[in-house]
Amino acid sequence: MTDRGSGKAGTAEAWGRTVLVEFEDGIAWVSMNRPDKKNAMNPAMNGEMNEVLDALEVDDRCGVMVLTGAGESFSSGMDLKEYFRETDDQPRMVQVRARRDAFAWQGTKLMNFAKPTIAMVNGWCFGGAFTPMASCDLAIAADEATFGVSEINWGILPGGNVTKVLSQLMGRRAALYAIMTGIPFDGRKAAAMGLVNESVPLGQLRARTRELANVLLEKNPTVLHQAKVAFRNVEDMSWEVALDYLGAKNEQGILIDPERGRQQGLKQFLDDKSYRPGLKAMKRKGSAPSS
Ligand code: ACO
Ligand code: V55
Repeated sequence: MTDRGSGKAGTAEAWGRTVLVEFEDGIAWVSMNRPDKKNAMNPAMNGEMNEVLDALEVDDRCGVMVLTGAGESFSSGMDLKEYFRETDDQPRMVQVRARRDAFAWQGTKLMNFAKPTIAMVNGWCFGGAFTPMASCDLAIAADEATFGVSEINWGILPGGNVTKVLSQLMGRRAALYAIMTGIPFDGRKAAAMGLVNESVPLGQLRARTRELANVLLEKNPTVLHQAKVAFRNVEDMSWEVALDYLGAKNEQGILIDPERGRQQGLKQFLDDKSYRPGLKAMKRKGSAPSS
């Protein structure tokens, strides 16, 4: 593993062989980095991504994590050679380990990442790549990006929880159409279907993603974390339980928030009249001035 101490803005640091990390003004740009293989996710990348996410979660240079791909691809999905064919002949436990490493970062770790995450879909996004894309909180695609649930085209149903994430993110007609036909579609269509928040021309993708990340960087990170945990958990709760849980979660926030944001927010609006919360974020100590 190479040295990654400096974190100089704009310098992409190699993290092992298959991942790049670039720190820039509170944003950690994390790139899947096997461009000559269209960033297919092989066991090496899955292992390194697990390390990267663990490290960034406790790294102050990372306020928002952006997941993207080096070169012309986001990711062409699971590596059909190294992840599927070459593990077919391995002992069962080798395969179990490979599957677990893959879903750990693509699903569990990303979904529970303690900081905001944005998938920046810059190009090809196929099959297994839908899992990390969907596991990010937000997603922006290039108009020109190509998505496809291509499993059916080579003879498997979408596993690795691709089917599950599609059932949550898309309407049933659109999801079954994508799953059963494997027909690719572009970023504009992905946005229209709600698979990503928006799509923009490729030339504006990074700037627009930075803009969105900056909106998140203005917010209180403790509360952002609470908000995403709460969103995930209420999905499986009854109305009554959710109401009580969210109340308890809010009270927890009053206790654990080192910024005491709630009190500050109320004071800045009600007493100081220095901002209107309907229109922008409150001023935080040490935060970038909001426009
Ligand atoms: N797994 C392994 N290798 C891959 C993958 C992949 N998913 N995708 C691309 N590659 C490799 C190719 O084998 C090729 O390797 P080589 O240069 O050593 O021969 C290299 O990447 C470049 O790929 P090409 O096919 O030559 O690139 P092209 O621009 O013509 O096409 C495309 C790009 C459309 C992405 C094509 O590579 C493709 O269809 N890839 C597979 C997409 C897919 O269905 N992924 C699996 C989804 S299912 C799942 O993830 C569980
Ligand atoms: C996929 C399938 C998998 C897997 C990871 O379809 C991703 C995508 C069949 O197993 O382990």
